[in-house]
Amino acid sequence: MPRIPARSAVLPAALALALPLEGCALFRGCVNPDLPSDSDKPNQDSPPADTGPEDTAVDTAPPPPCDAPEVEPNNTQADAQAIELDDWACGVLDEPADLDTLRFETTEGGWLRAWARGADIGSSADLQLYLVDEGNDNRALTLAQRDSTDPLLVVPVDEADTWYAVISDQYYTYSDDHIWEFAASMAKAPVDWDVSEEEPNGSMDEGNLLEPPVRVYGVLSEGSDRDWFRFEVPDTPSGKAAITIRVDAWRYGSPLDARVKLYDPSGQKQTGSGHGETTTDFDPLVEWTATEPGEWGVLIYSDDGVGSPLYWYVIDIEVDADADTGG
Ligand SMILES: [Ca+2]
Ligand SMILES: [Ca+2]
Ligand SMILES: [Ca+2]
Ligand SMILES: [Ca+2]
Repeated sequence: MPRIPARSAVLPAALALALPLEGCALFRGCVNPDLPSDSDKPNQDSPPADTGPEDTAVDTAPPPPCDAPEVEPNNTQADAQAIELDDWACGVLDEPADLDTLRFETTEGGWLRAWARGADIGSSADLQLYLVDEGNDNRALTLAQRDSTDPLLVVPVDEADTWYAVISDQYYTYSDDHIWEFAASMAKAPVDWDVSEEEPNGSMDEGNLLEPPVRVYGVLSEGSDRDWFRFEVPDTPSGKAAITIRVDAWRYGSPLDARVKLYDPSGQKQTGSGHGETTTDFDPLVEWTATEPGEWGVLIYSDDGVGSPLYWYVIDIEVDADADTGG
């Protein structure tokens, strides 16, 4: 069970300037997720291992702590320390409001994996990770994974770009034991899907028409983005059909905290959810027995009002017309 600090998050002025997002919304309502202890680890393959120093017979010096030990000052993008993809950087949050900023380049589109380790290596810090590109269009903040207080991001990148990773303590505590390690690397897509959303899809009428079972990839490209999908529920002998809607995002490295709502053919909301099987799972699961055939609607949006092109999701929609829906 990861350590769950009880203190509330406080945003220091320096990071508030660095993060052009809004207060507590940025921090999932300033609620620290009570992480579940289940052992489902879908995306825990490690970044490339530290290859260590050259193996020479005469080199008896201790190995460096990492490929790129931090060099202060590094609290701002202007003072960011350049690192290479796949290198491990390391440092310590040992001053009030210490922000450790790293800079690296991506050379092509694909999926970028950015991982900050703290709890994992015995650190006293509860790390958070903010990732932003040079143009300030692509940005993401994450505090934790489903099974670790260490933040991990796996996000889609369009093209060659310059990125900044800002490592800090979620509660802005500091000590000589607030150590961290960080690596960024290109990665495989963490999920697969059948189709991608097509914008505009900002209303039920504009919703992308789908044929379940289907797995759709989408992005909440800004905090106000609303993505609607429509699908047909058939007329069944029992008059009932089981609808299942499942989101895969946060557990695979998306910064998104999604909410899903389900609408009947007349546009009335029937149900919705902001979480999965436990309230600490940010990936929504919705199960509903439809008693009305016709074109139903699904809305997905950012629960904390934060979005960017990095806030991706995959949503599964299934309709089981033969389900035993319990009378
Ligand atoms: Ca530092
Ligand atoms: Ca610093
Ligand atoms: Ca969208
Ligand atoms: Ca949209």
